[in-house]
Amino acid sequence: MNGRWQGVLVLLAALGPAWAEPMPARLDADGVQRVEVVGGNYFFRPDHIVVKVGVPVELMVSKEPGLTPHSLVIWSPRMGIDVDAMLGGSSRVIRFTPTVTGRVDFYCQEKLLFFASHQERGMAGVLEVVE
Ligand SMILES: [Cu+2]
Repeated sequence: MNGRWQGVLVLLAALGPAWAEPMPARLDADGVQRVEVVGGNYFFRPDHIVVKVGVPVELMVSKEPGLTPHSLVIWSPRMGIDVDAMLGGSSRVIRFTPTVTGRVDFYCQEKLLFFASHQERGMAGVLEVVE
């Protein structure tokens, strides 16, 4: 990949969350808000998740079939969120309870040698915590 295309991809990755359709979490009868998240080459679906503050969240995360490893990182000590998980073929549950409103980027931290990181290739999104 030449430098110019790499630049375009970085730009697209930066713009990506702006295009995203916000996906509100489903509030289940047990008081937990749940969202299914799928990661693949090189995206998260959904890539804009909306949850309510102070309510437990369960993300059911999985990976599209394929050999490329993917992960999910959401890190905001301020919001009480510290997620760093590898994605597998079957769904796994990630739990946290956001303590304050705001926005935090999430991303895949995988990277192969000298290639652009998955995050730079668009594997990123936004978690929005609302009242
Ligand atoms: Cu990835």
